[in-house]
Amino acid sequence: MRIAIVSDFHLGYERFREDAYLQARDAFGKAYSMSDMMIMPGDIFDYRHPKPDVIAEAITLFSELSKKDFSAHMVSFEGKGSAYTEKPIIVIPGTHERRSDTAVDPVDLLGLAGIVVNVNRACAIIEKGSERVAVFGIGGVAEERFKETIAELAFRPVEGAFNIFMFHQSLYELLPFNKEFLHIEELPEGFDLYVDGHIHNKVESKCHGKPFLIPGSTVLTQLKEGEQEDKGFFIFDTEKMTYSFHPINSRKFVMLKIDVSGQDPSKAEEEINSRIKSTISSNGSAKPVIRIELKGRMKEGFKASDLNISKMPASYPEAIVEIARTNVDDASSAREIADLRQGLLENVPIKDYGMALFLDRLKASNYSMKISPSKLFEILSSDSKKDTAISKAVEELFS
Ligand SMILES: [Mn+2]
Repeated sequence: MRIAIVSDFHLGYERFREDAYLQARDAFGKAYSMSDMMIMPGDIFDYRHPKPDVIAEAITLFSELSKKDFSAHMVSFEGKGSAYTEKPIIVIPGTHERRSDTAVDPVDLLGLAGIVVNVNRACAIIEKGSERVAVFGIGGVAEERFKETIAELAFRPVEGAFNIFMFHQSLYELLPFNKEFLHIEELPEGFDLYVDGHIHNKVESKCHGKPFLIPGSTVLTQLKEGEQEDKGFFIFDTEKMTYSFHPINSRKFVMLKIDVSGQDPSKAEEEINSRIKSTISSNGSAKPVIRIELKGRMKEGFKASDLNISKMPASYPEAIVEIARTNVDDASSAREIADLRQGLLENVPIKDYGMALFLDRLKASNYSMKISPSKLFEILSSDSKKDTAISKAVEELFS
């Protein structure tokens, strides 16, 4: 079967409300034409209490989709709630729709309307000919509750089916800043494909030796570096065990990092203007978003507030420009240190950084040995003598 994986539409997202709708619609149309079934790992809405006109947008999108002729259909549903359609449009709520366990969230509404199958804490089996796909879902929960939720539900893969584990959480390997995040290896074993939402840029990785995919959002929200890539969705082919990424029409985002070190304000402004102009001319499409992050220490005697940039965005109606000067250093290095203290670094133990780096390197070298990467890291950091730690690790790996 060909499975489309589309995520994080954020319908109702105020800043790019129309984009959220149009880009989700483009994704639905393209993904439908290339697939037998569709799965969507959360954050359909941007709010847990969307306004009626946003609910109307969602109903319009999903009604149009559910009227289409899918080549696969749902044959069984087990778990929390009920399914009111056989169309293989399988969803879970994300963190943005999360309400208390007993309350009805907006994704429940779409399920009740019979235009999606909500597999939050449930499993749906989809069939096409003799082939079966089982989708197990856990909607977004507080990070510290994810582990216990997995244990509580104790999902068991269906024999003879292609099994998918779909959820909506952070994972430590992707965001190594919080001890509460689950490690990728702690996800339940035995599934053929792991699908996560929540992260707004595309991620392709492995979990227990099987593909682990995050399609990213269909709309710009965070304006982080990773969002400069194309928005889109995955198509996973269960027969070939291959997948591909397909871009949608979406607003372009460009981040420019400009170092103003040693410059006076007029020189710096000149450079900012010229970078904006060249970015606009190379992005002919609908109003790109250009975010400029300034950094560095300006010429002696000048400070960040001397930069005359507040009116600059308004002079580029063909783009959406925002400029951040928080990283421009005034004069003393005391400021730099204060920024560091306030910054993200504060709460990240050095060991966690080490672990993140280590996992990256292992991933890059296609590490596939029997000891889990985190265990290997523990062994390597268990002895202050480098040689002793390495021989312990070698012994574990090759014994
Ligand atoms: Mn999201």
